[in-house]
Amino acid sequence: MKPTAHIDTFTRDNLPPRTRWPELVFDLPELRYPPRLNCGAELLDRTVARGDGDRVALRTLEGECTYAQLLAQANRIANVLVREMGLKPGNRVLLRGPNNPMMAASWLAVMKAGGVCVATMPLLRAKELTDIITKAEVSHALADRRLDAELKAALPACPTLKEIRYWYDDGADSLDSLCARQPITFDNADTLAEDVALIAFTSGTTGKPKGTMHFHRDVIAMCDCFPRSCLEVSCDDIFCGTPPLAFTFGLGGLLCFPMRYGASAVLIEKSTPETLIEAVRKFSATTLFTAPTVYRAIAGMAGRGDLSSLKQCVSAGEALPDATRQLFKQASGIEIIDGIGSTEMIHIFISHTPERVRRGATGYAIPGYRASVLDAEGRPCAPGAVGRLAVKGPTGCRYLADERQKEYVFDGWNLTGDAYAMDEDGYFFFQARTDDMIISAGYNIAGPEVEDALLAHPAVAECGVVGWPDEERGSIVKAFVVLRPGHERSDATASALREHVKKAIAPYKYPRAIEFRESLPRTETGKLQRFRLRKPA
Ligand code: 3UK
Repeated sequence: MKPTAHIDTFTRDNLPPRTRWPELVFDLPELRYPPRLNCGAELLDRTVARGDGDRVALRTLEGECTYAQLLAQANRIANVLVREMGLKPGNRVLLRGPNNPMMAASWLAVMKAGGVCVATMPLLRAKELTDIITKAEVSHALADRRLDAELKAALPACPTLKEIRYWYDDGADSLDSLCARQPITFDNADTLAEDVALIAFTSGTTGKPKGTMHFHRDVIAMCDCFPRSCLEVSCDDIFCGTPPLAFTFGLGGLLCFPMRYGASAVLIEKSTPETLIEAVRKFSATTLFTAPTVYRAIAGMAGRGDLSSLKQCVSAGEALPDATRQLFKQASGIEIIDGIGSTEMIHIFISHTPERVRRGATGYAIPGYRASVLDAEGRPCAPGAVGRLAVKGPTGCRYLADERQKEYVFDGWNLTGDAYAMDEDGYFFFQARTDDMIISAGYNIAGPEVEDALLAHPAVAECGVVGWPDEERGSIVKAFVVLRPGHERSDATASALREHVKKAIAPYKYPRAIEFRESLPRTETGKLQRFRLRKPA
């Protein structure tokens, strides 16, 4: 067999040694892939070849494009990469843009050309871009002109990055102008299923960013696992949502999943709860992907009929509080599908169908994945006992040159860093990030459980709970609370909240300290940054 299609072997050379990889399992027939696979060709060329070229692939407020048009555009961009920018298979290509058709077409073009995609969150600053470009030795970039400032500011510190083109730009050397002169056909790189397709940097709420490497096969496997077993997808479905395409939650939910099933995706550049509701209504979206806080916000804002086109809604990124599940169900009639995924695993591995929801649980290991809860010695915990979540399946963690591989992969399992308990039926109950467990006067308290209790109180819009240093108890439980309009920041409100928590859960977990805030610190992917609420050392 021909070896790797990569001429530039940087990613291969920087994979962790095989002995440090997690065990990979392919025990479903649909997960047996041929040795050569190009995920761009699989998602795009094949869809057109089987006769879906005239179906709509992408929808935006400005217009829509069919699969055939998207294929033509991706091919033009791939030609620009190879012929004008000198891309060699295996080179890393930085992508930088909001969720829009050029971002999507560029991602597909990089896959087809055998490049390795390094997509970056729109809000990243020059310093963060520099770290990523340096770590991944990025040589090429395609970016939205409107996001050029931070990229340009990063350039002096990034000697490897030599070729940059901008889209949505009218210059003679812009990606748009170069594309116009290229043919609409392209000879796809003949990649191995195990050639690296993308390096996703973890959104991480703390620490130095880690690059996770995923193969062409992993991209297809994510499409053949979660959506197949937890959603009902037909080619008439219209996917919509907020996560950036640079976040693997968004890459799957808003690009790869709809494409795998010949469905369409609505891409919105600026996603606020308002624009999301507007998009769902305007495009009659059927399938929604977003974070728990956004479900909470739209449940409170949506007018009658606004959400009536929706059939299925997926929440991921952080734990879905039961109060939010109930609020959204009242507003839309829909039982949210919760799912835990990670950048290391590329997408969701524990989830559930709407019919098999269990209150307070994230779900069960979806077909294709196995999950377990391990104790400190690495043995499976008894049902109900809290331990470390461990998973394995067709995808798994392979950090780009990073010592932390040893921490994420243990004995063939991927350890996500989450404390979980499993019940007798194999449902998994989230407790906290292992580093978010609060130890107060000898008790272990999971911050998110206290947050859930607070969120069920009508005065609470949002909250975050952390441990706060205390001489007597080591730590106390402290809650940061954003109030709903019409509620007063007062001692009376604080004590009402404390009493409410004492009644809802074991009284020793109540927040001894409560601080009111206008807003809470979140990442671009919607995760609460608890470390920014903790007392600075
Ligand atoms: C937390 C959850 C409880 C958990 C992601 C879906 O979030 C994603 O990837 P990240 O690398 O973060 C992973 C960590 O986030 N988490 C995510 N979902 C849930 N905790 N319930 C959930 N439903 O701590 C996990 O270890 O940013 C999610 C698909 C792709 C992704 N990359």
